[in-house]
Amino acid sequence: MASFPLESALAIGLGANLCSSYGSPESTLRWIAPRLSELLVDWGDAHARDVRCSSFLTTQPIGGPPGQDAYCNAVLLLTRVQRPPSELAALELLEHLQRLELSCGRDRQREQRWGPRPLDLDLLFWGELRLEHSRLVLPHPRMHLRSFVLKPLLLAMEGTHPPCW
Ligand code: A4P
Ligand code: MG
Repeated sequence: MASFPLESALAIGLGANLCSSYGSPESTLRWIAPRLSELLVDWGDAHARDVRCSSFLTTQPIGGPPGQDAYCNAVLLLTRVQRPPSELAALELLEHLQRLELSCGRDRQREQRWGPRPLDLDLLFWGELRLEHSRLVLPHPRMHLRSFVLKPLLLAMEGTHPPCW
């Protein structure tokens, strides 16, 4: 059983399989994870001690064009968001995530669906918040189908602070 209240927990999936200006996919995730953690603490009025991060896993690509390189995947979990879940706050967070993706060279205009990317940040869930917004669906509609999300999510849930970056 989770040792924290799931109704105020929030999880972000991190993925990459292209190099960025921060190096290999794993180096990019290791660079971004502590920054994302700070951002989440500020955004969520939370405590740094409530951040957990999975290890960084090498995973085989699922879907998308054939022949793409292996991914590095991880999950960052904030166990207690002090802000009450709302559409407005979730959209604000999505904008922060997309800015971080951009800072690592993500270019949505030019990429294929599920194609190679230097950084993908997906908001997986925020407590029991359900959204069907044109820019944000919660919980993430495919998270329960994807081992590259579920394995690191379990690791982050089992983990304790401090995160291992
Ligand atoms: N959007 C809607 N809901 C969300 C959400 N909960 N979190 C919108 C984040 N964004 C959300 O996303 C497209 C649009 O979805 C965004 O503009 C946002 O407004 P995207 O990041 O451009 O595209 P994506 O990541 O390719 O889409 P999606 O549907 O999140 O794909 P998946 O399911 O994440 O699959 N194989 C391995 N091994 N590891 C991976 O990380 N990733 C994918 C992408 C495929 N295969 C993979 C991996
Ligand atoms: Mg994405």
